[in-house]
Amino acid sequence: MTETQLHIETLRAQLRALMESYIQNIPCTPRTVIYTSMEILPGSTVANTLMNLAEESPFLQTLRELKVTYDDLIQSDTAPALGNGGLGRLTACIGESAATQNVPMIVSVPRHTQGLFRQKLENGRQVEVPDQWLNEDGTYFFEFPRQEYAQWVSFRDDCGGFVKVKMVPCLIPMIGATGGCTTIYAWKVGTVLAPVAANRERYLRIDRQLYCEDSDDEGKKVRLVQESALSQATVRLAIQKCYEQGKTVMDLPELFCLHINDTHASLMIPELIRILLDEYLVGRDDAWDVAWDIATRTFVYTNHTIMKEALEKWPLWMLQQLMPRTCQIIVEIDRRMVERMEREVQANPSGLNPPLSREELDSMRIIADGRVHMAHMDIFTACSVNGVARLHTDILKERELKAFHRLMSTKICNVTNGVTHRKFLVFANPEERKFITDCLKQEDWIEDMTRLETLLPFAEEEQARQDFLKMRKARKEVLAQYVKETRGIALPVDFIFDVQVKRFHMYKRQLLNCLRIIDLYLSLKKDPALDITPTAFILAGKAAAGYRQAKLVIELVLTLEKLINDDPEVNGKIRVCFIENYNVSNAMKIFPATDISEQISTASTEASGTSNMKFMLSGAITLGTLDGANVEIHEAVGDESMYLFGLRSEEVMAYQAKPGSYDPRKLYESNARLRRAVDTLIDGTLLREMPAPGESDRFEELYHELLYGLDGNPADQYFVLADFESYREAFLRMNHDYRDSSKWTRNAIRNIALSGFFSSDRTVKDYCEKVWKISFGNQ
Ligand code: 26W
Repeated sequence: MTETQLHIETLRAQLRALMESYIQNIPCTPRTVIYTSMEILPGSTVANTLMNLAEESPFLQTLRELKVTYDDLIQSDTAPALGNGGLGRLTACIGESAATQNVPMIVSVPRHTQGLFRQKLENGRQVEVPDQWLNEDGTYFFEFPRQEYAQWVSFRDDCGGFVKVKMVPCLIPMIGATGGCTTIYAWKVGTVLAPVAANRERYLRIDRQLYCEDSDDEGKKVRLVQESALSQATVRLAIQKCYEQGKTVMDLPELFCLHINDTHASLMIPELIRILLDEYLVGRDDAWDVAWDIATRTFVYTNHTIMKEALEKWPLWMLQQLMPRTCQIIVEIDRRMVERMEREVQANPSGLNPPLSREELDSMRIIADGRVHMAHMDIFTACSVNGVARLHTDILKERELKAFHRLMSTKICNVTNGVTHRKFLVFANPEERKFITDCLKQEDWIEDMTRLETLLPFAEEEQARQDFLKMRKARKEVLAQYVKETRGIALPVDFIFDVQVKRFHMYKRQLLNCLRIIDLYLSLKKDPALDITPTAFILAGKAAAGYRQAKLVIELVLTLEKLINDDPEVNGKIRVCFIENYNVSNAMKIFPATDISEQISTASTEASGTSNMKFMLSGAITLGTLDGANVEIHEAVGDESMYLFGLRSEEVMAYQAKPGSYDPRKLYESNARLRRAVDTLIDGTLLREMPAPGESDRFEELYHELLYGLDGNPADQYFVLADFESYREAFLRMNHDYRDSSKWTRNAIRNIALSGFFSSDRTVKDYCEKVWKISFGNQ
């Protein structure tokens, strides 16, 4: 071992001890939030801790004395791979902001040994390899297993016998910037007690893989058992903590708020009612009413997606088989809901105008067609339901949950997402921190991001603009270096860096991005003198392992990389780069280096998006549709500092309401430029540089999707062709405007100055006031 390695070991041990000292028995006053989620993506624990320790802390002093760099120490850590995308990263941002603002919070998540895969690029394709975030012996250095909080959860196996599983929480503290701490309770399987005949393997899989393959019934059962284990363990933990404080289950709503972070944790509702009825309220005549009253005051629910296919509906027979008593309770909740709604239909006690119709009642059923609609159970039971950006919440109120909203008009509210600027600005981008502080001559903006507004006048000052450009150039060099090392691609820093990083999904329209690149490529081939500002198109993100079309779009990007970067006729004007294995760590290199932020989902499909916010606070300028939180970004910065294009959500929804009214083939036939780009998907143009015999039809599926539709869906489901022209036009306008560096830089600084609203500190404050009912600032 070298001396540095020894120092690193010493520091890791010290850091571990320091972290353990933060895990105290959380004070439950006024009310502790138990944020229950299938995902969390906190990034490196070492990085998170370092970023929030005070400069003068003894630990940082030791680190400086031993001459160990932050980077060296961070390199010695792995990041818990406990999430997929937006949902998991949001959970981490909210946890960090709660810790910093001293809002009492526990985050309850499964501790999957195989979280999300690591993405490798091989032969022009994505290959999924396991992400080894745990040590060989299955432990993680910065976690603290707590047997005293272990919980038994139970299931009925197919064989008829009962299975009991001991869930043990491993605690990972997230330290806030002011001494507070949010503790992650990551549940792992301890003991499995099962009858000989039982399907033991199923229960051992509880903490194995996040969103395991669910194409067959056994896969679905594993997922259901995973959700149930998380739900049972969390509810039991809350009850244990009530008694620990000398209180009882009757005090649960005063002590805890159980937050259902998307429907993967919805089973907490029937599980709480079951445990109350069968263990704590036995023999009471009013047991159901008491249990129901407790549940309705304890739960809140956040919806994170409008995508129909992502709304969970479990087959009733499966619930019946694996958790008969819980299932009985769901049936009872549904029965009582229908009873109440029938009264509305028949007697209209709420005075609705017009009265509730039978169709509306049917649209709200928890159980329909033999399946349990989890979101409906949450909405009926929880005391608060929220969407994650204003447009998203409005769509829920006006379309998806219209009947619920009519009936419970104060229940549904909006809490727009946010991101932690301590990680994505102060820590990830020290150059930007210095730039802001040099302008403002103080650092109080770090405590309160809304103070960034005082940066606005500097957008008009030449000196500040020059400083901004210097900082941007330095950060582009860092990213270019990383790309050179990891992908072997040269990105000149005087190119515009145009970036789209997020999960690959058809609704996010990386395909539209590609068609725009193809169009530019073809135009340049025709006229190499074409007047455009040199641009590097950078993309990154993972596609779900079984999502064929999304994986094909990644192949398309990699094909464009080869075609364009090696062609001297065009590579002086455009380049393409796919960054491998997008994650929290390389994200911190990507955001600070970005000029153009691509936020191009079909209007009405992206619930919020959060990369849009990370780009904004890094001073990138958004090229986007009016979707998700882009709407609010636009409201903040105005037309002058954001480039909008494409159909509006009302237009998209109007097309969707009238099947057949949108005709992508007509657009294809009438627009030669569009046709030229789309045709390259099948005419071999793209594969010219890669002679792969028999592969000329590689992208045919995408072509088919755009013009004819796949799997019974209408053609061009996400309106790529409809938005192509206005996207191209907005991009070219932007590309041209970049040359006016004063104008560009002014807008970039305005983006930073107006990004305060998108801090997760504000999000947590909103949750305290609107949802958790915790008086903020009094802790
Ligand atoms: C496999 C089943 C499944 C279904 C939905 C897994 C994961 C989900 C998540 C709820 C999807 C998700 O991550 N949604 C994203 O949540 C972010 C945080 O609110 C939003 O910013 C994104 O717009 C939304 O897509």
